[in-house]
Amino acid sequence: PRAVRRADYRAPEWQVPRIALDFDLDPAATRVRAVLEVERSGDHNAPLQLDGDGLEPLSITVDGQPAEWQATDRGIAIALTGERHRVETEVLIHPERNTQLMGLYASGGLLCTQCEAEGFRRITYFPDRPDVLTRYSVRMSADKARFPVLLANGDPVGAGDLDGGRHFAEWDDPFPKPCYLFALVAGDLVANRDTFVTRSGRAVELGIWVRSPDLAKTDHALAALKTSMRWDEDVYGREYDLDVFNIVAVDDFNFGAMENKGLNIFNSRYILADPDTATDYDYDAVAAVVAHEYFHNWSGNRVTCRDWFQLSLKEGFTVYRDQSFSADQGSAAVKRIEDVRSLRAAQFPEDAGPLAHPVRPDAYLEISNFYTATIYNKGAEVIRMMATILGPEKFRAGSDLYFDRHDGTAATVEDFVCAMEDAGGVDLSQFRLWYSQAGTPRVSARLEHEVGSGRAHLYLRQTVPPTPGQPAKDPMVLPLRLKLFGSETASALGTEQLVLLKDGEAEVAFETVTEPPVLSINRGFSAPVIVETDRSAAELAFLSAHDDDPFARYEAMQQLMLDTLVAAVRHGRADHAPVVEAVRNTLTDPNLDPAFVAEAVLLPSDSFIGDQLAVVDPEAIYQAREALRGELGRTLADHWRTAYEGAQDDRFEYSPAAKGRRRVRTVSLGYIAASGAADASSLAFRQFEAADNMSDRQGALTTLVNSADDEAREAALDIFYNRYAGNALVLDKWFSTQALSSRPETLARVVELSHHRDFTLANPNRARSLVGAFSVNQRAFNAADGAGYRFVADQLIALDKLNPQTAAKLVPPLGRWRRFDEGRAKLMRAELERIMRTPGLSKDMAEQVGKSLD
Ligand code: HT7
Ligand code: ZN
Repeated sequence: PRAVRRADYRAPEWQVPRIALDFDLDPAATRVRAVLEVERSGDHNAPLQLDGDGLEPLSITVDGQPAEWQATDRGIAIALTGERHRVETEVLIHPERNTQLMGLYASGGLLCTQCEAEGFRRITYFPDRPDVLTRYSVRMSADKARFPVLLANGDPVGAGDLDGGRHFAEWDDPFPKPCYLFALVAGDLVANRDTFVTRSGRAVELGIWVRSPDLAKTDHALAALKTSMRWDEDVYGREYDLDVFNIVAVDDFNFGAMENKGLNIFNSRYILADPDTATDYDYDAVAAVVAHEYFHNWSGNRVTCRDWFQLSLKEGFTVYRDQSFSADQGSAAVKRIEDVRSLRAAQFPEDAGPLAHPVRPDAYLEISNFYTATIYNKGAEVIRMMATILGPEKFRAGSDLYFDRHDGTAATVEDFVCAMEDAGGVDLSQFRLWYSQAGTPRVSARLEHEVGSGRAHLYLRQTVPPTPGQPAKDPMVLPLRLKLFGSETASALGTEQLVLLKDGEAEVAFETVTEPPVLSINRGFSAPVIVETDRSAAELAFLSAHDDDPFARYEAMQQLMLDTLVAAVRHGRADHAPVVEAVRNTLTDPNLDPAFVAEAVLLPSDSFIGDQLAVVDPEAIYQAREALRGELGRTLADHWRTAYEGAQDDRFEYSPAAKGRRRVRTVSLGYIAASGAADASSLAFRQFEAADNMSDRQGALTTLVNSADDEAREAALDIFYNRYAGNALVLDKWFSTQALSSRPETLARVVELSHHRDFTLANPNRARSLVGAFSVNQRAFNAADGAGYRFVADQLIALDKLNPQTAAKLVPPLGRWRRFDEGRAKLMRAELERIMRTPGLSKDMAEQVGKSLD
């Protein structure tokens, strides 16, 4: 396959101002008629190129006459002589056979579509590129008993009965859109409905459509939708623009959700929530994804992307918007901690590995491989840095300008940056490197204090590591929020500064530093970089107790823990005392929010510890972490008990405070278990049985699944399984909890689970719950004999035959071979090579595996 290059972009030669689509829906064979009004764009003789993938053409006409068309490597080409023509096509497609879940497919008795990025070509012939904006009218007919509900984009304009038990519905979308935003759904669905009145007084009919047994689980999503709609009006001045807004939940979905105009389609995991089946984490994720997809109505739909290289234009900006929304709904500090933790877990390793790419990539083989943490999460950090540099008022002026200038068009990253420059009166020339240079910058910071003069000097140095295809890098603009604290008085020495580090090296001077200073740097994680300082354990412990920025406080604690664990891995032992004392201080500070405490006392993950080491030794990391966990558990035993008991609520309540208490309870239970307390598993079992919510139940189950008490573990797993048999989303938790277990027999258990009657690779959630979860279990996946690698490779080979997109997303853990010892590296490479040799390997997998081997 040939790479698509950003530099090769050419504007479309033909536009399609209008399309009328007519679907004769049937799961086995659906007939799709399309009438395209096409319009020549510019002076050229190029034929009309229509993409098509797997379509069975029945007829193709131009202006009512049979067309002369040629098959091309990506669809058909039709030579046209005039400026405007009417092109009509009729094709047959087979939704039931569609296991890739791209285009029109069947899921649990429904018919639904997924068109981003290039799925529309699997429905009909069309120029499947985001810079072709078209007005859609859609007619669907289907069996009325099986598919009583027929939904599409825009507003409903007609419906009625037909002969033979069939019926039809017509929808019209007044907003021109790229075809990746096309959607339809047909099925036996019910809706949780409400009305939202926009600030200009437009009444919008809202509907969350699910199968009837799930209706009771949709209130949280509906509430989140209304809150998001108001928030986007208040914070960004963006109002909704159609008379209806529908969301449909489906069980088989490659991703989280999809922002189709007026008809969002969701993975049911991000819609359905009730206390018995969803954890607090799930509740938060539902609200965040509902908000994310809703916010796309402006950042993505009203202003879309010119080409897929601009993907972060909509995704980075929209993630930034949903992060800000979630921060406004609860604890902003905890939200920032969670976002940074996931950036470090997913994006930093991506940026340091064979799949590293810039936020605006230069080339791809398969665009669906580029829906990455770099495009989404690093992209959001880039927007956040612009917001930091401009300040809130100018940033808002920049976003207003961007929406005003580009409404109804397909824009570029460059357009966004220009709007920020023009509204903010700033020069972002050098800042643009964030879009073109891959790799996580490293900043080293050294603070020197001259006792006599009362001056202090901060010496900063940045380096940007080489990444595939980019051996040398220029210095970037790094906005670093920093502040000094006096180690004697524990008070701030001056106010916070925003330093823009633009050169390779810089010096920042501080006056009137009257006592030994301690450096608080990259507060709020103002730049997505790795900061290296020479701060001592005592200084980090000091900051963890006294910094007035909660994120910096958390960060100091993490760094202290990380330094201790890295020392333990390197030398076989380390001084645990500073960590124990810092955790004691945090745990007993009555002024801290419990939700913050729960995050701050958690040790860095095995993988994050591994990321700090030149060669990852999974077993040594696991042992070092367990030793520190055990010590914390034993030394602070009484505090964990007090915290555990003090955080008990009588009844479930969904509020930030109650969520914080539940989190403290589960984290404390984990430490009680780590201490080796004799009653740990009975305590966990009691929590497991008495829980009136999934957070408490799953928290207890995780503790039991990691415990050596075979009887309690197996009993809890059986009870959980039987209680939730038939509930796919909860069974996913049953699979993933076992796949993430730290027990030595996890690999054998996972292999056994892959033959379980409830396991199937055909459902992406289920595949991810076992194979995806197992491959991030650093210890089990990296078993020294390579059995973990072999298992994952076998699964990926099988999954690729059904769903290449989902399979390709699971390749990265195998591509981390350079980070391991020679033995493991060889075994991982052997599995990658075996996958590469598989006959009929998809383009998706070939790209991911090929790059991972390079
Ligand atoms: N914009 C949506 C992306 C998406 C997607 C991409 C590839 C394959 C399937 C997909 N489903 C949804 C999701 C979002 O970021 O909002
Ligand atoms: Zn998105």
